Amino acid sequence: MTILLYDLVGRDGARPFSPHCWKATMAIAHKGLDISTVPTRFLEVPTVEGGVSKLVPVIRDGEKVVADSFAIALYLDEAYPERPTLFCGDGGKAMARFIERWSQLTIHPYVTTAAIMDLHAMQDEANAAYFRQNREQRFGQRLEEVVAARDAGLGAFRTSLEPLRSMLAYQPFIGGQSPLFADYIVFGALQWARIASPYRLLDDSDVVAQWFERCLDLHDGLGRTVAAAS
Ligand SMILES: N[C@@H](CCC(=O)N[C@@H](CS)C(=O)NCC(=O)O)C(=O)O
Repeated sequence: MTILLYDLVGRDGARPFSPHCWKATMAIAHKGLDISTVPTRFLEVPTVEGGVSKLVPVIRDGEKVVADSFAIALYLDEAYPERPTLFCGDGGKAMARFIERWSQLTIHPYVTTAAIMDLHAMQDEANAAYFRQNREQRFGQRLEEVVAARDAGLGAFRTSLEPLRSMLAYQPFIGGQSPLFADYIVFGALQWARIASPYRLLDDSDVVAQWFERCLDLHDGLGRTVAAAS
């Protein structure tokens, strides 16, 4: 079975960088399904599958089109129950939603701050202009002003990961002995940073960095198929 994934890229179509698309990529691989990607730039997102969503990821599985990374994971688990689960049941789905909100509200704002100029630099001219205009309107600041806060915020960001760091003393993955979609949620956020920016978010000695390396190894090193930014 091959799942078509509309995957966000910049100028280089071989460097998908979106955190939410990476969640979907890892979820599809976890289910043992094949992926065929459609490299999609910001300005192309509204045209995907006839305009089904303002955002990617979007997948097509035969006749079925699904938008939103969490909805995609739910769909895959329901459509392919005989394959490895992404959630381990209804309780797992509910708890994964907590992880999603935690990642979105704790990790994403700082990664945005740290990588915003690098994300801008990855785009071609037309998409860079869109990205600057859209994000500056969202933040009410120039991109250069947003990134200026990253050194001052790094310590607080690392501290904010303490719940994950502390949990890793008990188990190798958020999912327990092996990963679940909850792992891919947080992985997606750090993979976004890894691919977009050479800025070092974590020390190698950090157990969070070691968990991230374990996630990069999953599914035959799928996450490593795109090199880190340098
Ligand atoms: N809740 C959505 C969020 C998706 C999202 O924010 N996608 C971004 C890329 S990371 C996007 O498509 N942005 C289009 C734009 O900014 O124009 C999900 O989990 O899939």
